[in-house]
Parts: sequence; structure tokens; C-alpha cells
Amino acid sequence: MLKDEDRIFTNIYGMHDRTLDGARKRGHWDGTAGIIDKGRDWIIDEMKASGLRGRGGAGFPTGMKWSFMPKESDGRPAYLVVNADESEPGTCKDREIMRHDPHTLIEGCLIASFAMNAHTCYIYLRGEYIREREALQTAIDEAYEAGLLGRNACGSGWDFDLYLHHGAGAYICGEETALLESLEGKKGMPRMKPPFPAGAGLYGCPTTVNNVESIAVVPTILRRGAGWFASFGREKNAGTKLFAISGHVNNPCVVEEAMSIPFQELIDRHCGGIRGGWDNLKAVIPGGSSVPLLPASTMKDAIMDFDWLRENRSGLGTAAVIVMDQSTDIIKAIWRLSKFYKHESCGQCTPCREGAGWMMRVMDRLVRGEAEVEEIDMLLDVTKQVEGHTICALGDAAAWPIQGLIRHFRDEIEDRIKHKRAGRTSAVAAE
Ligand code: L3W
Ligand code: SF4
Repeated sequence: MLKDEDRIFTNIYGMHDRTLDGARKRGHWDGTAGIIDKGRDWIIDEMKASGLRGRGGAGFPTGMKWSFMPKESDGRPAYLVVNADESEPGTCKDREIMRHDPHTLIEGCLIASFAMNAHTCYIYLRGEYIREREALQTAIDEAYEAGLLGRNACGSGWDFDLYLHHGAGAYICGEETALLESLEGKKGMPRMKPPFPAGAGLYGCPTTVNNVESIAVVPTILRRGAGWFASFGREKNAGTKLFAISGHVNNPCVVEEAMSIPFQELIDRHCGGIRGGWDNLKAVIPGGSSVPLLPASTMKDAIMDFDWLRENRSGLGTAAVIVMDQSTDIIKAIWRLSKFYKHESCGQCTPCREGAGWMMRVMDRLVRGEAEVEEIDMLLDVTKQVEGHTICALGDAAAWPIQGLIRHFRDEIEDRIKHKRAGRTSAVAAE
């Protein structure tokens, strides 16, 4: 279990003062100019050595991503953009950082921007996050007033401006290139990659897009050392991690733990166990709605990290752990996700635009048992035609939950169809 002294987010429950004074008492903004003084190469090397992998869903190594930015300016400005468009169903970890520990993020923005030669950083905030906007803007204002941001930020010699941009509540704007389009004032539609943002991002300039948690952990990693961060978790799955646990547990919560914590330990220690006991567990979506669910039999031995979950045909994603007990209508739960993805598809590419609607309509009939058994394989075939054939990951995200459902709960789908048909037959016989 992670010890209290090893927690980065010391105010995640909002028990302490979130103002600059409070943040300073908890060790934030301590020696920031000294960290900057060590130079870009040192910072990027430390981030690589820490093993931090992006906390927004994809798990791409953060230090490596930063190293894609041009070392010297080619005349174009460079930008850091923080993805605070936290919209993945089940995910609410960045919200807690912005509400209760905003200075960890702001200090991280300064250091990360310096490392990537960026004088400007934008935080792109989810449209529905009103309280978070207020908390962040207050903290940004405080930081400017104290000379931590702006000209010669923090006495480091680096001029740095930080802007908060409030989105309008579209899930697709969390996809990094749709986010950049939206920030430029256009409709939030994903771009083809490559080019990746480091080559041509915001206004065609070198840009890095990082998740809130990825940036907020940076100051502590650099203060305590890459080795300290790398000492948590398994190889290639380093660090501490925020988990957002919801659904049928006794105490849903957001908690910082060591990466690679066993699932059972995570739930028993922090959530008071599964509602009705472990035998009542049915399935878990371990990483936000975009990753396939896993059945109780797999989850009982699960290790909560990128590689274990991927090897078991799911993913850590955003570490939003959605727990479902035996009372769950699992087909309906996945149908609800299909409805979400159909609604949020930007409609730009045919497999996603048409496929999401198709998948939702078949799922709708499966929920009611009003389909033929053969349609299960037809639905699976449609998911395969969507997966990997779209501009952005939303197409995969619409396909994978259905694949997980069919992989692990085909019997339940077939049973429902058979029962419905039996009901129809006896109704006809009675007529
Ligand atoms: C330069 C290369 N850069 C990759 C960069 C890329 C991006 C990052 C990851 O997210 C995941 C999905 C779901 N040269 C590069 C390169 N990069 N190769 O690395 O890229 P990628 O393409 O692996 O993933 P992605 O499209 O950025 C998709 C998860 O995100 N997901 C979660 C959404 C989460 C929220 C939320 O609420 N926080 O919305 C949705 O699909 O698991 O795996 O920066 O540029 N060769
Ligand atoms: Fe838009 Fe879907 Fe294509 Fe992504 S996959 S670009 S959301 S239509």
C-alpha cells in the first residue's frame, strides 16, 4: 500500500487549504526556479528515467513525447496544451486535482513548458467543469500575483503565460487533435495523424498535449527524483496513480495508489469491498468506458497496470474502474455505452458514423432479446470492420466494449434471445 508520505496529491479530498499558501505548506512551488535552472535536457532525462506513462488513456511514455519537440526554435512558437477535457465515462480523477490541488498542475505547466521551449500553455477544460474552472482560475490569478507566472516566472528567467480555455462539452474534444481544432476556434474534429502534434500542432506549431495528471505529477517527480517514482509499480508500469472507482462497491472513491496494485487490494482497502461481497461481483470495466470489460473470474487476480490489463484483453485506460455486481443487466450496460459513442461520434468517417449507429441498434434489440442468435456474430463482424479503420480512437472505443461483452457474456445474450423466443412461441400457442 502507498504510504501517506509518498502521495503526490496530498489534498485530493479537499481537506486542506487549496490556496497558494496552503499549497506552499504542502511543499508545492518549493525550489521551482532551481529545477528550471538544471536545464531542459536534465528535466527530460529525469522524466524518461521516471518511467511515467501518459495518464490520459493511451499510456505513451511522457519523457519520450517531450523529446519529440524541437530542441531549438525554428521561428515557430512551441506550445504545451493540457488536456483537461475529462469526459471518459467513469473518469473523474483530474476533476479532483483541479478542484483541490490546482497548484500542482500549474507548477507542472511551468516546468513542462520550459522543458519543451514553450512560453505559452493552454489548459483545455471540459465544458461541464464549472467549479473546476473557478478553482483553477483563482489559483492561476494567485500565481500571477505572486510572480510565479508571467515575466521571469518564479525568478527563473523564463517568461511564461498560462491560459484556461473552457470547452463546450463535446467528448470528442478530448481527442488531442480535435482539441487543437477546437482551441483554434474550429469545429472539434480529429485530424489525421501523422503529423503528430509535436511536428504540427496548435496553429501548425510544435505542440505537446498531455493529460492533467501527467503534468501535475512532474514537480514532485523532479523534486523527489526519478528513482523514487520508478520504485512504485512493475517494470514499464511505474509510479503512483489515481484510480477513480465507481459502481457497486461499498465506498466509491478517487484514490492515489501504487501502480500495479492488485485489484482485490485496491477495492478492499479503499472501497470497503464489493457490495454484497466478492461472490456478488459480475464484471469490471477497469479503465473507463473505452476498454473492454472483464469478468469477475479474471478480475479477482487482476494487477492494475497497463501491461497486465492489456495482456488480458482490456486496458488501464484512464484508470476509471467501473464495478458491476450480479444485479447488473450487463447487456443493457454496454448498450448504454453504445448509445453514448453514437451520440459523440463526430461523423467525419464512415465506419464510425454508420457503424456506431448500427452497433447501437443491434445492441438495443439484444437488450430486449428481440434478435436472432446469428446476429451476435454479425454484430461482432461489424465491430471488427469499425476497429482500426477510423481516423481517431473513438471508433475503437465504440467497438471494444461490445467485443468484450460478446467474449465474456455470449451465453447471457443467447439466453435472453432464447427466453424471449420461448415467450413468443407460448404466446402464439395461447392465441
Ligand atoms: C509522436 C509518434 N507522437 C503516439 C503521441 C500521440 C498522443 C499519444 C498517444 O488516445 C487512447 C485510447 C483510449 N510520434 C507517436 C506520438 N504519439 N505515437 O502519443 O497516442 P495514441 O495514438 O496511442 O492514443 P490517443 O489517440 O491519444 C487514445 C483512451 O485514449 N481514451 C481515453 C479517453 C480519455 C478521456 C478522459 O476523460 N481523460 O477522454 C479514449 O479512446 O484508451 O487508447 O499524444 O500524439 N510516433
Ligand atoms: Fe469522428 Fe468517429 Fe472518425 Fe473519430 S472515428 S474522426 S469520432 S467519425
